[in-house]
Amino acid sequence: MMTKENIDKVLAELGELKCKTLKEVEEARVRFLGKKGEVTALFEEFRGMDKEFKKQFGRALNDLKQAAQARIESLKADIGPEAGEGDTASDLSMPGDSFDLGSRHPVSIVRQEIVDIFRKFGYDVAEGPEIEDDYHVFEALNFPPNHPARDMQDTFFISSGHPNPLLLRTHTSSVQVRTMETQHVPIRVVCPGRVFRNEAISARAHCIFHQIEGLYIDEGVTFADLKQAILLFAREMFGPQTQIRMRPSYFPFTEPSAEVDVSCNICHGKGCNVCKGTGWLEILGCGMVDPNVLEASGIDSTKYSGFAFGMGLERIAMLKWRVNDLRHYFENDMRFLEEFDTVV
Ligand code: 2NL
Repeated sequence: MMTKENIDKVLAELGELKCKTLKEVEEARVRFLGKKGEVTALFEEFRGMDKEFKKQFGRALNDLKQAAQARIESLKADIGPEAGEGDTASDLSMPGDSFDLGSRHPVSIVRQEIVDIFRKFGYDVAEGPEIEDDYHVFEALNFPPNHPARDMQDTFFISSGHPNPLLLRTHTSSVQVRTMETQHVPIRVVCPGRVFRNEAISARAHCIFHQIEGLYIDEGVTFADLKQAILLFAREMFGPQTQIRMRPSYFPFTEPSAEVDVSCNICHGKGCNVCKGTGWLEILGCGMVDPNVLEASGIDSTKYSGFAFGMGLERIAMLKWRVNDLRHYFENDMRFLEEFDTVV
């Protein structure tokens, strides 16, 4: 029954409580504050009382509830975590909770390695827009008007029907064009980035992939400079024993142009299934910048010359880790991603 005496009695009982274990504290909590606890019962009774009585007991009852909660908390604190039976949090010899570390994507690892090598050679790094215009991707790079790359079959166009349509860049050369437009010679720059081609997805092709291109323009730059730059790069990237060879090739933006192979560092030239028995692996394309390309960006081709090169990052990563299917790079399968460098 709700009397002042009864409330005081419960308060006194709370004061006398003694608990040795957390289990006992919990039992005490249930006894006073549980659904059928003594304090709870007084509240139930209070709900059915007249206004007059409510005024009389309201505050005392609230004080009692607060006192009970405080008492239970303080009993818990007195016992501390040590006394809790089977309480694993209190076992200081237990190992901590483990958590998974992230890892870098193989394409990111390769990009960083290549960028670091060229930074060491004195190159800057430049980035540019993925949504480009026809001028910076084709026109300024000496693509003839009917070149097949300008076809819808190969390029994702965003707008059409006017002379300089928007499109997704098909190579990062557009970033180098923008560099030539805005910076003064000498220019030494590498441009890593994502590129887009309208291709059916297979083990060897994807509609989105990554490239890094390089450009070096100064007075008196020759093909010998190009060869030396590529040789030094290949030895930094694939080891000091690496040999290179150049095969003649064709790109609209360079003349002469070459494709570069490095000696296979798996079989050391003997022939294996990675190099398909040839002893050589193709890694990049390069050449002397076509004078038309220099002139289009306002660089005097009678005074300056330069070389440029480009390579596919997925391809380099495939050679490095012997990945046999390009699609692995884009599917985000954790079993694949966890094979690479852990970020610490
Ligand atoms: C390849 C070949 C190449 C270039 C890219 C370039 C850029 C400018 C001027 C001249 Cl602005 N050339 N880039 C040159 C030769 C080859 O890429 O196989 N890429 C994956």
